[in-house]
Amino acid sequence: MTRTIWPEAELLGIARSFDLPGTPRGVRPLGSGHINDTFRVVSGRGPRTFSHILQRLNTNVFANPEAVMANIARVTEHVRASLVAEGRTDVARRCLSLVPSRDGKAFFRDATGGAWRVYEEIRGALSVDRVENLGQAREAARAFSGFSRRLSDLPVSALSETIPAFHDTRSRFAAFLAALQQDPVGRARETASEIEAFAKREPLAACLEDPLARGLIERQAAHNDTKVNNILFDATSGEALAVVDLDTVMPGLFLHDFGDLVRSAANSAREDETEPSKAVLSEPVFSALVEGTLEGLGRPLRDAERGLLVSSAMVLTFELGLRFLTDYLLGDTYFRTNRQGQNLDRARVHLSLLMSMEDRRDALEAAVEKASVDALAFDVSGERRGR
Ligand code: ADP
Ligand code: GN1
Ligand code: MG
Repeated sequence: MTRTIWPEAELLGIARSFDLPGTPRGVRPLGSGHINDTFRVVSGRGPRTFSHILQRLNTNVFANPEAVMANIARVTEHVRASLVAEGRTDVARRCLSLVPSRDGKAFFRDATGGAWRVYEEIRGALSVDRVENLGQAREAARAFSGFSRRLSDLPVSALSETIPAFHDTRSRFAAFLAALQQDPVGRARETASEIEAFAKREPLAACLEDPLARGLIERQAAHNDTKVNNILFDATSGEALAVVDLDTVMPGLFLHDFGDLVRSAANSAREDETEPSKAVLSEPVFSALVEGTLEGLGRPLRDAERGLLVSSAMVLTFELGLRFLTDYLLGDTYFRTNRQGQNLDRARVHLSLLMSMEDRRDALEAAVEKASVDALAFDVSGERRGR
């Protein structure tokens, strides 16, 4: 999928359909997401200016925008209530707030059926595509697991599964095999070595699904897209403020969120690096992610979860690599690309990252063990967790 260029006048017209405090005056693209279109809208009333985030949902991916928006409304209300109960004074900076359309709806349908929504902008905040230091990695992990903690008392039945089987690695593998068999754009031959490398790792697809089926781990409200650029950091202090990009919030596993964060934040290379061997797992970042996760979660890991932390990083890396390769085989119809071969590069990067996790497995397991022991000692000493 290539990026759609939206004329500013059209975007301003759409922004005017929302209940903004001023008249929309300017719109600029924002972010580097692969699915939706995101913009910053500046509006004004007299000398005052206001900024909002305008987004167009990709309805090929999110077929039921009503359900997506209902999930987001439910989750943001829940997180907000949890922040208020904690006595936070800066709740508006720590949780997304939807701005309704002028007719009181959570989103606006344009004449062509496109679904748009608006959030209040969280000011003085920034996101990063790649972590810049260990403190940032720890903060990001603490924010995502804190999000999970705040949602832990929301029944999974309160949320709709807006993309069925989203992190069901076995069905992702089946989709890969189907794409391979169809080979609609004739790319299977040139990717034979990648195909073989992914195919031989098929057992990874059962690593989380089997314990789930056996009741060892449970589904809960999960974010499901824990890329590091889905965290807003305070631009001055560097503290992680808010979790954004809530479209995929739905039933899932805590381990999906942890594994996806590792594949995103602990990758030493860009997600679409053209030299895939640069993509290796950073052990220090991995340790910082485990530590931050334990801090934010506010409870000790269950034995089954702890035993699967490293596996979850491998599964999510495998799964996303497989999804990129599948999309490449199908002719780049799902993830946004801005150059030829980008999805293949992304698949190769994830393969290289996965191989480096395989090489480092013992060290990663040891890092999990160490962080768990340290966190326990921290608890016993009476310090508060889950801030
Ligand atoms: P996508 O990644 O699907 O394009 P996101 O919801 O992640 O969409 O938004 C893209 C980027 O816009 C984020 O990484 C963040 O930098 C910024 N952003 C999103 N929501 C807000 C907000 N409410 N306030 C400030 N910045 C935001
Ligand atoms: C997509 O939209 P964005 O860029 O936040 C994708 C995620 C992938 C991610 C990889 C709905 O997320 O699953 O992990 O790209 N989102 C969807 O960068 O498929
Ligand atoms: Mg995003």
